[in-house]
Amino acid sequence: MATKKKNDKRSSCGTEAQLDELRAALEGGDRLLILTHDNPDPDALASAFALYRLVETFDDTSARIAFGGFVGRAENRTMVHELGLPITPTWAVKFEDVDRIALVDTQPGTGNNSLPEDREAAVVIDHHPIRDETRRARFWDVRTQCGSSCTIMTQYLEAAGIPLKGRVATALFYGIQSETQDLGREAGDADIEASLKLYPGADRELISRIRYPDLPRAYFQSLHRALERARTRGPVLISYVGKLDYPDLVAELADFFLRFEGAKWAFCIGLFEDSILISIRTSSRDAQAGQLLRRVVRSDGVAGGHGMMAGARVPIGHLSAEDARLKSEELVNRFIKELGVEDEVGGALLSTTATSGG
Ligand SMILES: [Mn+2]
Repeated sequence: MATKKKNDKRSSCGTEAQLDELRAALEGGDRLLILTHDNPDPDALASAFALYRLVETFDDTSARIAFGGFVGRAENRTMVHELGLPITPTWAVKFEDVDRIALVDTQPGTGNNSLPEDREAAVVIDHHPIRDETRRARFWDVRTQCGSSCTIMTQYLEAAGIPLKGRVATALFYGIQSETQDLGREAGDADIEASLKLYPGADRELISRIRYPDLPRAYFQSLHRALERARTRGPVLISYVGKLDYPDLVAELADFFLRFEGAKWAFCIGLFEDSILISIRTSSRDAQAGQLLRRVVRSDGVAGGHGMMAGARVPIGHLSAEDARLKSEELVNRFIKELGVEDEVGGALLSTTATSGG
């Protein structure tokens, strides 16, 4: 019904046929597990919730949602709480009791999810670049032209005739806005179209509470530390945050630091448990941040992402604090080299004598 621009290659079609295939892959399974990526963000949480709602309409099918890692960011915790999302940490899941696994907002073999090595995903729904392992799933739908997994799930709900209102519409709407920075980052026509369909049925007061939650003192302490340690190198802003209170804090800070007027890139790095975590952001649309970060991390860890954002995890085992710091420095230096900004001027972000133009 919506009139699409002639050159629009971003909107997809055929979701109704795909819905039948998805149903065939899942129907009749009462021990289905929907798994998001570790440390799930709003896109992962909401798209998992939407699949859960969709599965409820299938005959004799029931599902649970599980995630590895933590829900740390205050906005995300508030989202889970306010929307009453039925999610379980993977440590509480007995995988031997699970018949089928559906991955959302992630894929097999990425290293950013808790799919056991001896298990295959029956279903994969995602918007990150397709991986070979994904093609082994009974059903997969990977659309890199979509800015969020929520956009894809919105189309499935619509195809299934599930009303876009209440908690599911609120979750999906917020998921798209959060993932695309209000449709400004990696968003296309399909994301806009989905947002317009979800908006009337979304609980806007609740979204406001999710967006502006109370923040713990630890958050301000981390922010203080990250700011103190932030340095510029030409168009790059780098911050070594040290110990992280929760894993996705690096992503949150990278978003924040990219807003520095001189920054085209933000690189945040910190420690959580036995890993170094990295998050990068860029304002240039054709940067291929995911591939760049993979070249930085090499075989030291796992990295992935899309054009303007990417993340990585480098396991450090039992390295001492000093060795972990040195390893972090090495990774920062590789990033600087990879971008070719070694010779650019730099300095502390908060130094009043910081070089202009940096
Ligand atoms: Mn996503």
